[in-house]
Amino acid sequence: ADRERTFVMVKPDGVQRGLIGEVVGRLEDRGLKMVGGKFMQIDQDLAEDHYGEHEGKPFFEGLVDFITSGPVFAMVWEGQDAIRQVRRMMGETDPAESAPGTIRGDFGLDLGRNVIHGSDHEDEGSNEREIGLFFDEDELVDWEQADETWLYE
Ligand code: DAT
Ligand code: MG
Repeated sequence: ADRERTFVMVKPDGVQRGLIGEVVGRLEDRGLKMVGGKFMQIDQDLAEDHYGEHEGKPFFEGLVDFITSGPVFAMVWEGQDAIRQVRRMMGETDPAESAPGTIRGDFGLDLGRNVIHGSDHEDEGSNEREIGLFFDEDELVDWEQADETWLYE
C-alpha cells in the first residue's frame, strides 16, 4: 500500500474529556506521522461542508450542532495505508458496536458522541477533500521521522 495522508480530528467530546493526548499517542505508537495539527473552533459553514455527504439525513442538524459545540483538534497523519489503518483503529461509527481496543470501543458509548473523526477509506478522495477544508498547503509539514527506517521495510 502507498504512503498516504488522512484527515483525523478529536471531536468536541474528546477534547472536553481530555482525550487529545490519548488519540495522538495511539497514532504515534502505531508509527503514523503527524504532518499537521490545529486546535480550533469549527464554524457553521465549515461544519456543513465537512459533513456535506450527510445533508438531508435526520441526524444532520444535530451533527452540525455537536461538531460546532466546542473546540476540536484537527490533524493530518501520514503513513502506509494510513486512511484505512486509522479507520481500523477508530472502530465502527457506533461506539456500542466497536471492539474494545479501538478508540471508539474504549472511549465511547453513544453514536452521536464518538470522540474521533477519520477520513473514509471507502469514499475515494475524501481525505484530500477534508485536508483541503481544514488546512492550507503551507500548514502541512514535510519531515522525516527518526524511526522511519525501522518502521518500513
Ligand atoms: P463515521 O464518523 O464513522 O465516518 P459517518 O460518516 O457515517 O460515520 O457519520 C458521521 C457522523 O455522524 C458519525 O461519526 C456520527 C453521526 N451519525 C452517523 N449516523 C448517525 C445516525 N444514524 N444517528 C445519529 N448520528 C449519526
Ligand atoms: Mg464518515
